[in-house]
Amino acid sequence: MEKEELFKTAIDSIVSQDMKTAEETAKRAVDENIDLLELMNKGFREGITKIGELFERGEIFLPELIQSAEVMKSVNEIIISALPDGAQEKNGVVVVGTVQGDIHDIGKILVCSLLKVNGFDVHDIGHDVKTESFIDKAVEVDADIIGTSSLLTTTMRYQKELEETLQKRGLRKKFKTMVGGAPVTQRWAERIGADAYGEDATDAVKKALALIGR
Ligand code: B1M
Repeated sequence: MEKEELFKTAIDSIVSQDMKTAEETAKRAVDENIDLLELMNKGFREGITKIGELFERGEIFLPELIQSAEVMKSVNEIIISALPDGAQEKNGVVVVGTVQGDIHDIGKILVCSLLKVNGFDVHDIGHDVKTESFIDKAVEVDADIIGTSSLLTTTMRYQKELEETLQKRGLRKKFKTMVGGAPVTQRWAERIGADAYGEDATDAVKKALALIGR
């Protein structure tokens, strides 16, 4: 199967909540040594974005959104388990979570996995995480970077709250911060004073390496 055809099959499998085809497509890409992150970005992620748009327009409802998310989680696991082992060189400590009020975690899990593969010691503290918990964990593990994911426009403000709370606690210079998530932009990162913005998992690794001077 041509790569473009595989991407289209991946998109359609998420849109039609077809678990069997989605899993077969992911496994096939693993067997055929296809770039798995390209398949995620140009295939499965496109599909879930389409589903999000259909949901926004009221053309599908929450049960279908949840079902597509289940398919997405399953292919995420297949892709993550096929990623190579972590780099020998250790590249710093990162605390990552999805901000308070937000339970979206598929992209965050992918970001954490790719950071691990690239030699980072990653502490994934889950979703719906309070600002203070990010900071407490970062202090506890002596992190280099605190990474926050936000998928809702209503929860992006907690990324700003992190910057403000770090300032208040006199810890802003101790940690680098990185923000990400579908509604987040470089402009938002600059506006709130975050040190970096990660557009996708590959970009998050690139930015994290730059933050620790690699
Ligand atoms: Co929700 N949801 N959802 N949802 N959901 C969105 C975000 C939405 C845009 C859909 C839409 O209407 N178009 C919309 C938000 C609108 C807004 O904010 N203005 C929305 C809504 C409204 C909701 C609910 C409120 C629906 C309801 O209950 N009525 C509810 C909110 C619950 C809550 O959080 N409190 C809700 C619930 C859900 C599900 C549970 C059904 C499910 C999530 C399941 C889960 O994550 N475990 C879900 C899903 C699947 C989506 C969409 C369709 C897809 C998200 C996703 O998994 N993308 C989403 C639409 C969209 O994003 N376009 C939508 C795939 C993933 C690989 O990409 O997460 O973007 P992404 O991650 C990328 C990059 O963003 C980046 O790298 C990742 C990998 O490439 N990245 C980082 C992410 N974090 C990073 C951190 C970094 C760096 C990069 O550094 C630290």
